[in-house]
Amino acid sequence: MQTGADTLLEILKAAGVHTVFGIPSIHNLGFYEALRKDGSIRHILCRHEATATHMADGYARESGTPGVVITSTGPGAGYAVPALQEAYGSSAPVLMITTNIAASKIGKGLGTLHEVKEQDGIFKNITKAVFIVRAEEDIEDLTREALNTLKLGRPGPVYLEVPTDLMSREIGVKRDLGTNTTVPKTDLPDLKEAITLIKNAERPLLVVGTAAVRACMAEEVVSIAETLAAPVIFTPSARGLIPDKHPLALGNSARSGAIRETASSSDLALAIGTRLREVDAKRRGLVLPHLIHVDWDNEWTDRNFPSNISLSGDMPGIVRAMMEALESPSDRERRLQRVHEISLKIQEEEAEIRRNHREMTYLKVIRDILPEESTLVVDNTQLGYWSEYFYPCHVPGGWMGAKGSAIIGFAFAAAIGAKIASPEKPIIAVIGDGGFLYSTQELATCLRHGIGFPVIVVNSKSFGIIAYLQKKFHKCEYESRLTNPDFVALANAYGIAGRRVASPDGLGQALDEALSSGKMRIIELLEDFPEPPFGRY
Ligand SMILES: Cc1ncc(C[n+]2csc(CCOP(=O)(O)OP(=O)(O)O)c2C)c(N)n1
Repeated sequence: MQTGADTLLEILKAAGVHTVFGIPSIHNLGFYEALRKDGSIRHILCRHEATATHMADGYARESGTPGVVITSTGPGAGYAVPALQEAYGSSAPVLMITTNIAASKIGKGLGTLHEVKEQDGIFKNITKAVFIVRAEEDIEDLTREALNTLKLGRPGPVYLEVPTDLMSREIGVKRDLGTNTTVPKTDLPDLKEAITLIKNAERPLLVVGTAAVRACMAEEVVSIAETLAAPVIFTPSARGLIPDKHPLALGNSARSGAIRETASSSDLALAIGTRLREVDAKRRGLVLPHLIHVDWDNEWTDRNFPSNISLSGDMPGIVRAMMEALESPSDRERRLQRVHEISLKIQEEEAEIRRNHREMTYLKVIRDILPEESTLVVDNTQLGYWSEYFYPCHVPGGWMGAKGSAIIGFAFAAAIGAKIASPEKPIIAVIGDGGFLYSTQELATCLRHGIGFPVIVVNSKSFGIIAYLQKKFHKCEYESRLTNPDFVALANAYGIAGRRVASPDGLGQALDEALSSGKMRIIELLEDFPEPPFGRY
């Protein structure tokens, strides 16, 4: 017998899905039975729906393919909410498959097990789209549509809800199990004018964001930057799209000093695949005098930065069309010299910061030990904030952070997902003592599935950034000091080795041992990094 869940699974497989993260429950038993019968999909049994969703998110960002999470109805679905918000904010293609009570009982308020009123309503504002199955014959089309929606234009999470009874009900199979890909509508009446503006600009600047990384636009961005001899700045998650060591790559657009001066003294900013959100750009003081904004859609046009021209649609296609019309400027050498001088200034600034901040020494230890082809996954923790600014990243996605929502508790779980996506790639997670205790239960998942990478738990015995903010705004701390377990003993309790270090050298040795062992390691770093780099640097 072919059930609704069998059909759902076949469509996932046809779309190339071979890993699913989740937790079984009475309502999704049909899906788990389909998984068991099929046997070809790897199921990662997780210990919380939020961390399962972060894992699917880390997997999606690392692999560039959909990360799939399966939850149950009501509470099981609800636990995924903050993690989906993060995936939404970070444009990560996460497919959340969830159940509901039996189709015939939905909306009746009978007090059915796990029932929640208008369950999909919880997810409408934190996903690209919700797909609601109410009849078994719709499973096939809606699953296919959900998969298409994940990656169409700006990627993002999608919610697919199948009532419990329809998962197990017999269903006929249609023949075509493929997925279609449609390219978003492109509307370019202003392309010519944009090209003229670019040609006339003397100090153009490229500002690149997350959507350009998700669309794998390294080639287009390098090519347009090199043609124009224009410097490039990046929002945090776009760092590495072109290597930080590239002579035209200046660094994080949120930084002050030479980067901010370059932005405000440019005479044209070409923003590619960035929403120019308040949190990444405006709040950090970024000024962009004239703006051409290229994105998948015009949802973020003129929100924080008025644009002179907005071009939306097939983003890579738009940049390629621009490229065809552009040529190297006559003052190319002058431009390259200017960027070179800015880079020297940035290096001097960093050398000065390095003298005063040991956070920089720790970042150097991590950078020196990781090859370029690697992923550093950071939480919203002080050392993580420093890495946003100062960790050199040379590959797209080589720095992964929860910048979509600034959630804590992301990094360990997302790194598990990333490691599953790229088992051969060195991956390190950095998380605070606060954030880690949102996710420690997933040590059991690592043990069960043989997943191994180093996790640096920075034990400052505090919600450090909160303590810093309290002191800054209220002159004293309150409820920001933490009572912690012994993290090494905690790791040991899961059968995982732990080590306590308190210096850059100690961290280097522990990372070296951990990476060469290939095993899971908890490295407790006893440090208290007192302040973030925001605002100052
Ligand atoms: C889910 C969630 N809850 C609360 C916060 C508020 N918050 C932001 S940072 C932070 C402290 C994090 O502490 P820790 O992980 O120890 O890192 P540290 O700041 O000490 O470096 C908190 C509570 C948040 N961002 N996300």
